[in-house]
Amino acid sequence: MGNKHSKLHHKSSKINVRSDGITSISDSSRPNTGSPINANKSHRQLPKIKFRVLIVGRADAGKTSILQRVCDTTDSPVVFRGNEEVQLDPSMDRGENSIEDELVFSNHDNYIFHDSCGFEAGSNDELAIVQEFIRQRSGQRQLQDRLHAIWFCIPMDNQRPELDLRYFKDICPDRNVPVIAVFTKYDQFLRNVKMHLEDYGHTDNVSDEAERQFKEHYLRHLDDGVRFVRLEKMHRPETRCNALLEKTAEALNEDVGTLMPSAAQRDLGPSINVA
Ligand SMILES: Nc1nc2c(ncn2[C@@H]2O[C@H](COP(=O)(O)OP(=O)(O)OP(=O)(O)O)[C@@H](O)[C@H]2O)c(=O)[nH]1
Ligand SMILES: [Mg+2]
Repeated sequence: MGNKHSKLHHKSSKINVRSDGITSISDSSRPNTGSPINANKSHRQLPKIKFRVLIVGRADAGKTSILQRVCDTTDSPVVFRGNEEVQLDPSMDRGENSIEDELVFSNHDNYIFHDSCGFEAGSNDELAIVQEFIRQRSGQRQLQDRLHAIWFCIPMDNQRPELDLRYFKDICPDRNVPVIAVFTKYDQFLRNVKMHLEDYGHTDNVSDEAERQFKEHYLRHLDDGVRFVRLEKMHRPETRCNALLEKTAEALNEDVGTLMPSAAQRDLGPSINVA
């Protein structure tokens, strides 16, 4: 685990970004703008488009918690099917959810989320549904209807990362939407490593061992250059996940040619500005 820290000053609070990509905020009472990165503000005012993200991951991977942290809320999202609001709690009624449903948090409606709803590696049918959704959404003529990013969650509280990562490469075969690998529950992983070391009478090198295991069991399943973040304590309302937003912003920069052909300005975080 690296020890280097960089500090981004954001309004009155400090965002501490560790070199390993894990982020913490020193002032948790600040209002969350959801935007750690502000692009060039001197551009003329442009129409804003909601930022559309698909979050993929098996049941219990921590998907809803991430969306809530991004939007700084503990509420459940409002679910829209077409233009109709539907009354169901996505965390309770997974069977009734569709990947097509649009999830919006009322306090922070600059994001539209789609939830893969318990995408399990091993099910080719589920993969096909997600692929088809991505294909269809990435081919939309209007930028606002298109999918802008995919957050692919790999929970770290279990022993089967290779299963969870099995479809990572296949999720977006056309490579036209940026995919970020999101390793979730990193805190639980650290606890497990610590317990394992203690069982063998070692207590001093938890971070070294965690880093070694992370590389060996998780990272090695990803190709070089894949963008990834590790997120911890996302179930806690005071936690932020700016590292994820920053990685997403980087990916959009590079993919701007295919993703946003007419974009003159991007202000990652909640929304995209288009000409
Ligand atoms: N230790 C730890 N627990 C977490 C973290 N994120 C989420 N959890 C817990 O993991 C469980 C599942 O979290 P959710 O956010 O509901 O996961 P989900 O992927 O939306 O689950 P489904 O909707 O069932 O597919 C909850 O008990 C959370 O409190 C984390 O970063 N660390
Ligand atoms: Mg959920």
